[in-house]
Amino acid sequence: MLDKIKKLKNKYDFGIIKFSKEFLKNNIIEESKFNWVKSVIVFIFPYDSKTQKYNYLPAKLSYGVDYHKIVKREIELFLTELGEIGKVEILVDNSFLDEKQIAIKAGLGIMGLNNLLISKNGSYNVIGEVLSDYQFEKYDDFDFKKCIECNKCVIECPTNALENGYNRKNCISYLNQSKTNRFDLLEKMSNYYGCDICQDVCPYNKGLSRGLKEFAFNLDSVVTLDEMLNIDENIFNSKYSEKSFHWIGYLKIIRNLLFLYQKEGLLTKKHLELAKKKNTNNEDWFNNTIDYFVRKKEYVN
Ligand code: B12
Repeated sequence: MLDKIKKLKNKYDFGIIKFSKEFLKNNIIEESKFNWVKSVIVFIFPYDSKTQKYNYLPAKLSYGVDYHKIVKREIELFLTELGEIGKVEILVDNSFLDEKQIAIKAGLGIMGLNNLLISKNGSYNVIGEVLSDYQFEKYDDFDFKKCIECNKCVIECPTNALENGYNRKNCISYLNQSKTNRFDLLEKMSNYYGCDICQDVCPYNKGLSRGLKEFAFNLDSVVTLDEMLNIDENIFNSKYSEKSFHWIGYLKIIRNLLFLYQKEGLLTKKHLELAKKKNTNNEDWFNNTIDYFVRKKEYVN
């Protein structure tokens, strides 16, 4: 087994750690979900960090095919090469474990002030893991280490979300995925899904733009307000089901694009009228957004 693991290290970025309850994201998780787990194999997969020149883009982790699907597939391939290790469960993102913490323990990187795992290839990585009841002969056990704390991410965050540690309530990535009325903060977004500012300014990411080919930029990621207002929710759901931004839903993408158009001075009264009609369940948060633009006369003609 040790030889096989050594060989696989040339192909995959991973580490193997002994399971501990310390890694649970919160304590309200059912025991049966983890009481069989002895080991965790933690992986990181890089995505492209090159900024594209288009206007209406999601965060870079959504430039290509949905990472949940690709990471799962890569881990399955790894397991085929590794051989039998008993009961396994693959998790990506919607995991009950704190994935940055387990990645650090597995020796895959350090913790950035931007609240992200920084690996030897920077922070543009996604994390995935395999839980297993197999007991390995040897485990990784790396100490928690922090970045150089140059403060660039703290200074450049337009909503001061990193000022006193990470504050998700101020983080644009959190806000543009939520039904929020913090319009003053939403006005500062530059992607219709997520945000990359605290990674773009990070010195650990300079000059790197390596990534799995499936994560490479694809023109499907350019989503305009005019397109969204011309299609309906069913078409949105079928067209974008392979994209990781899809889960936030049709209305939030429209809301975010309204802000991006407003920022460019391209938001019109017609956009607002059409957007209002898309709110078929008459949701308050969306009506409030439209009212905000109208009240502030944040539109042209
Ligand atoms: C919910 C979630 C979000 C939410 C809320 C984020 C939050 N942190 O509260 C939102 C939507 C805002 C979000 C945004 C983003 N996310 Co997110 N998110 C998650 C998710 C599902 C859970 C995070 C969580 O609640 N963790 C638990 C809390 C307690 O931890 P935390 O606040 O995040 O971080 C603390 C701990 O990690 C701790 N810690 C770390 N190591 C250690 C070690 C020791 C010893 C100790 C004691 C503590 C400790 O210190 C941190 C600061 O307090 C994880 C996947 C997962 N299952 O972990 C992905 C994840 C963290 N997200 C990820 C990504 C890529 C992003 C974005 C970059 C996406 C984007 N471009 O917009 C942004 C980055 C925002 C930022 N600067 O943090 C990646 C991070 C990859 C990486 N390189 O680090 C993850 C791991 C998903 C994945 N599978 O790849 N995310």
